[in-house]
Amino acid sequence: MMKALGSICLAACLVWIVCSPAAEGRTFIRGDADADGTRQITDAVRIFSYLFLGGAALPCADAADVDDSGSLEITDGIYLLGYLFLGGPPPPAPFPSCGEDPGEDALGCARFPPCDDANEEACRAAGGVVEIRDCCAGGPEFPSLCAVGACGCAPDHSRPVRVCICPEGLCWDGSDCVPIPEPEWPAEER
Ligand SMILES: [Ca+2]
Ligand SMILES: [Ca+2]
Repeated sequence: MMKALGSICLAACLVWIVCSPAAEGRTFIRGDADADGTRQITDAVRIFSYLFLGGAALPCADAADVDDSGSLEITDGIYLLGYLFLGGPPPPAPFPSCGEDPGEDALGCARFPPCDDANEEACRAAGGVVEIRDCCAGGPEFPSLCAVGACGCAPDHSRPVRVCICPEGLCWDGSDCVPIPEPEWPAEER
């Protein structure tokens, strides 16, 4: 009897552990299978690689379910290629901005950094506004704008990311609006 109860408790715990992250309702952008903030041919390649070549697990299965059918299939990669290159219909919501999955399905979304709203909330709380700017391709969303360079790459090496534009006299340091640092000049000789 006790053993059976133990098994039930263990099963309940496992269900709780497995199910609780999904209950968060993580936001994502459909079609961005590799969760890098852009929709490109690499996203379709990532889907095909995952489905047929034993490629790395998808960071956000919901985002890879391009046709919103509730399952991952070859049609998801084909749908994305059709949209990108053949003038096909755009992916269903959430697209092209971050949002929650409007339908219920068994897929989940473990992580989707481009829609991580912690920075967006911090920016607004500090009095800033969120804008899209072309910044260096290898950099993160909400890069530090206090240092020169994060958004100073050539167009070929840039991608649109969300940035925080702080109130006058302040700059976004990667997590908050702070006073713009004074340029460091060599001390004046007397
Ligand atoms: Ca992508
Ligand atoms: Ca699908």
